[in-house]
Amino acid sequence: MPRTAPSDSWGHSTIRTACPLDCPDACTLDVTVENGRVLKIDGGDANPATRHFICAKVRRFGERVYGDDRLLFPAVRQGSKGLGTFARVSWPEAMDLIARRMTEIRDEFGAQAILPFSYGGSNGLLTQDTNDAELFRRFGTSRLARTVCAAPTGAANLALYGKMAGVAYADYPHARLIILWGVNPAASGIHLVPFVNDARAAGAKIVVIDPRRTSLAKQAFLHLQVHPGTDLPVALALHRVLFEEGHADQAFLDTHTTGADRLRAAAAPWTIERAAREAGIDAADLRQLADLYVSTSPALVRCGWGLERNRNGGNAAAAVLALAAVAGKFGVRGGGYSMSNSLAFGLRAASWIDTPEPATRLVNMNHLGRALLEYANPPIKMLFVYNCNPVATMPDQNRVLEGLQRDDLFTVVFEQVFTDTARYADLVLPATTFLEHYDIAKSYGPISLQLVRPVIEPRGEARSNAEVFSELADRLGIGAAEEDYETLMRVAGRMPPAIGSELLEHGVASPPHGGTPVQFVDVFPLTPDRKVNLFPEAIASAAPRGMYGYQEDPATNQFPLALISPATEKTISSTLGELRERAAMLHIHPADAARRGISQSDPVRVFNALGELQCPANLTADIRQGTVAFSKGVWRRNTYNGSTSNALVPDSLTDLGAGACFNDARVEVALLGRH
Ligand SMILES: Nc1nc2c(c(=O)[nH]1)N[C@H]1C(S)=C(S)[C@@H](COP(=O)(O)OP(=O)(O)OC[C@H]3O[C@@H](n4cnc5c(=O)[nH]c(N)nc54)[C@H](O)[C@@H]3O)O[C@H]1N2
Ligand SMILES: Nc1nc2c(c(=O)[nH]1)N[C@H]1C(S)=C(S)[C@@H](COP(=O)(O)OP(=O)(O)OC[C@H]3O[C@@H](n4cnc5c(=O)[nH]c(N)nc54)[C@H](O)[C@@H]3O)O[C@H]1N2
Ligand code: SF4
Ligand SMILES: [Mo]
Repeated sequence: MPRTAPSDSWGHSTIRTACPLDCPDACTLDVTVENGRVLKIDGGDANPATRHFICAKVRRFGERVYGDDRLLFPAVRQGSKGLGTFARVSWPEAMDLIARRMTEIRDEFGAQAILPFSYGGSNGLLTQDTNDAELFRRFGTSRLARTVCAAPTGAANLALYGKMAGVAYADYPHARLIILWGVNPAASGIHLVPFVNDARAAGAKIVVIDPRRTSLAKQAFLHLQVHPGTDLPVALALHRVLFEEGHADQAFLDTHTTGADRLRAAAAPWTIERAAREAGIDAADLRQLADLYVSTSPALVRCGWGLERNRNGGNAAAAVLALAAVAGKFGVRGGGYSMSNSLAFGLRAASWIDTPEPATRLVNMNHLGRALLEYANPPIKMLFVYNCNPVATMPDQNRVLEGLQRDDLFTVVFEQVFTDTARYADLVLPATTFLEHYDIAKSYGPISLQLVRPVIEPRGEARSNAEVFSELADRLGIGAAEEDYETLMRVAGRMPPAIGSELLEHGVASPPHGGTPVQFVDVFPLTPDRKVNLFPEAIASAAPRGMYGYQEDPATNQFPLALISPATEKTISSTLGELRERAAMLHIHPADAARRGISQSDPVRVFNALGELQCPANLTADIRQGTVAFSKGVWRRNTYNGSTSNALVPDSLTDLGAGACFNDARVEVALLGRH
């Protein structure tokens, strides 16, 4: 298989690949290359959900590959941490330095003083949990709990259904009712939108549950503009209607579930009126949703990630996912739920990682600042960041920055571009992008698995994760160096033969059930007893109020506003943030702004006890009063003072799954310059 394709007489060639970025869609891409340079990126159709169109972000990905912020050589820090000045070194020098520091730190403090730090949302099956895992496991470093995203929804989905595959995009037009719950596909998974529109055109009612009046909310039949963090009472009120008003599907509950009685008891206190009061919505609207859900089939709940990012997030997701079981909405095309389809192919990295996971210290990634500043026995002496930009994306930004400035910490940042985190590195290593290496893209919205191929040679001295981690293992005497192509062959060889060989031969594997499974017809819960566990209390052991227990809003008189940070169409998390030209804005309701003497585009300070963010204000009635929004993934240079919303986010953890509480930031806003 050639690394790049032959070209025509104009020097052009079009190469098929796929997008591995952290977006549910995993588009098929057709990349036109001219004399070895990316000219154009378009959508293909091997993943049918792509329908030949892609987002504006990835159309611009060439600007990232060739942009000024691209890292081209390994380099070591010159001057103080964070200053951003570096001197070029060779790859052998860089690798020697890392191997030496790893060995020294292990000898003095133990290998657990080393913390590998990656999330890998924008990585396929080759660029994470392959050679990196072998290296760090064999060396015995601390382990990382990858909880920044999808930990609460994942814990709920796993406990209730064993992550059973959900309703496919293509089946949305079969639904008569679609509830978009804490999800904004117009920004975060655009290929779902045409299917929602098709459903609406065919007469389906669309309901949106979101503190913001998103574009889909504006076109919806009903919009419940809930206060952030109150989805749990709303969902429990729907359960109460189902159970107490005789709409629960008793036959389904008896055959396919356990724990229904305990869920019923948990829902009992949540009348429509009480839940509506807690969520700050009209009781009549919630009643209307209950009536619609009871009376409509096929009915579909698309559960997103917006509802998980708060202290009640895991229980909220569990209560939302449980609705289809209690109401008996499964068994028909277009009925049931959609959550993450990441396990639909049944592929797990455990099949190709040979080294068992050691029982070393497990560090929750949401506690990065705390870990760097407080953890002892041993303290963290080396941080190896890859596939992640924690300065921009983790909670409690000021403490993360303080930790990264420790003189006795050795930080390696292996990156494509000079991110906010790379600026704090002792050593930066240049990484290839998905246009320069092999990977395997697995979607989590549609059900697809595609080969990601290099379409151009790596820029500068950029190298792939597979190569760098295997070479490091080689230097440390605990593994053998490998090209990313060899890693591809090894991983594909460990997949079920039909999947692996099809992937290598055709660049795409056939999805199970044609990619459109019907729940409880084609797919069933993957829980140990094959039943829906409606009251999985074991996962709530750390929840202060147990399974389905609600925690009050953290607002205070001093910090009364809820700050949320939803996905924006401009970036994927912080990826591509380097292309953002203007200051990001705080979105605030005109009434909240007026009360504070704030007008359109005024500079404001957004603050709480943890930090302060300075930026221009955007007045919009599309956000509910009492809530303000600032996009996730903004880089420090796109605010006035170098703090982003994460400077205001506490590092508290969600009720289930120990996830991040990004939307539990409570703040005050004032005109900049006025105290
Ligand atoms: N363009 C783009 N696409 C992306 C991403 C990106 O950064 N940019 N990120 C990717 C990743 S990593 C993920 S996890 C997904 C996330 O995609 P989504 O599931 O869409 O998640 P969010 O954007 O966090 O939030 C979705 C919506 O929930 C609302 N919301 C906030 N708090 C609450 C709440 O308490 N209750 C309810 N009901 N709604 C609430 C927000 O206003 C927002 O409109 O998107 C992926 N796709
Ligand atoms: N305030 C707030 N913050 C949030 C959220 C929120 O809702 N609000 N959402 C959170 C969510 S949902 C998520 S998923 C996280 C994501 O947070 P992160 O995991 O930090 O994701 P990115 O910001 O996309 O950064 C990924 C980095 O990996 C690099 N990278 C990509 N591929 C490779 C590779 O092959 N090799 C190497 N070495 N590097 C590579 C990219 O260049 C990029 O800089 O952010 C979270 N942060
Ligand atoms: S980011 Fe999403 S919409 Fe954009 S090309 Fe990638 S998979 Fe498609
Ligand atoms: Mo995410």
